[in-house]
Amino acid sequence: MSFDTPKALSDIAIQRLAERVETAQRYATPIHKLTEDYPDLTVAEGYRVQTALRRSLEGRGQRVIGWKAGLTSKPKMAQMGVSTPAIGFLTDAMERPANSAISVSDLIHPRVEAEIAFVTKTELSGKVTAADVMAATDYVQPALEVIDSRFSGFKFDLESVIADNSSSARYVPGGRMIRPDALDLRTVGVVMEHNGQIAQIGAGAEVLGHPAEAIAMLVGVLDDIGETLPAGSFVMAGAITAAIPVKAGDTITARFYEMGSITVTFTD
Ligand code: OOG
Ligand code: MG
Repeated sequence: MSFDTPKALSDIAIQRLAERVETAQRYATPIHKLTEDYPDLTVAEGYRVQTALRRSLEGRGQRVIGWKAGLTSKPKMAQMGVSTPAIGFLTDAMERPANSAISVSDLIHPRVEAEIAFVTKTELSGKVTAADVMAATDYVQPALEVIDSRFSGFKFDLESVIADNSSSARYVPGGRMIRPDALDLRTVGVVMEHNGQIAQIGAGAEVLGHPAEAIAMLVGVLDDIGETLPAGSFVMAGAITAAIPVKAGDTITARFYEMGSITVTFTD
């Protein structure tokens, strides 16, 4: 990834953009993509905005518990029209328990994704391989992610979505926790049911050939932005299939081959 910044935005401009994104997140009010006002916004500046947002949420008492990779599968890249993966951070405030009801009244246009999550037991830093990721993993487990792009009409580009913390909104760990080498993550199939109807199917290999590749990519981006992945992190590898739009009254169940299932319902 090239992080060239010929005429980088000032810290104040970055801070203002982070406030714009945070306000859109807090009040569930859509904004237009940041590149409309800042057409030269770079990927590096997108991550500076994301970092400013992270610091602000931490200042409000939220704790970063892990990270997520996004736009790591072909179905997701095709759905969003972006072909480069991105990362985002996850805080304790975004977590919801499996089998719970999730309110949509504080979200703009929520969509649900089925993902494989890794929980690490040793720190990962610098440029790493998928094998390094597997060696540093305590266990893997299914997760649902509820994404909520803050950009109206889902009109975004890579720089803007990075600034918006890669649309992170809610995540739901669930299913069975298993040792990373207990099964071949490439062939873990997932079936997503929307109100009892099969809506999406896929397998772990959709995610960059192997979900651990997505975590290796994520650690590399963390290195680019001056961060490492601490032991004990919860890290999602990215949606296996296209995301499913949901509204109040909907139920989503994701069934993972040999890893259990997760159900969530949506309410006003
Ligand atoms: C960006 C976030 C994508 C994933 O798993 O691919 C993502 C978006 O689609 O709004 O979380
Ligand atoms: Mg996701």
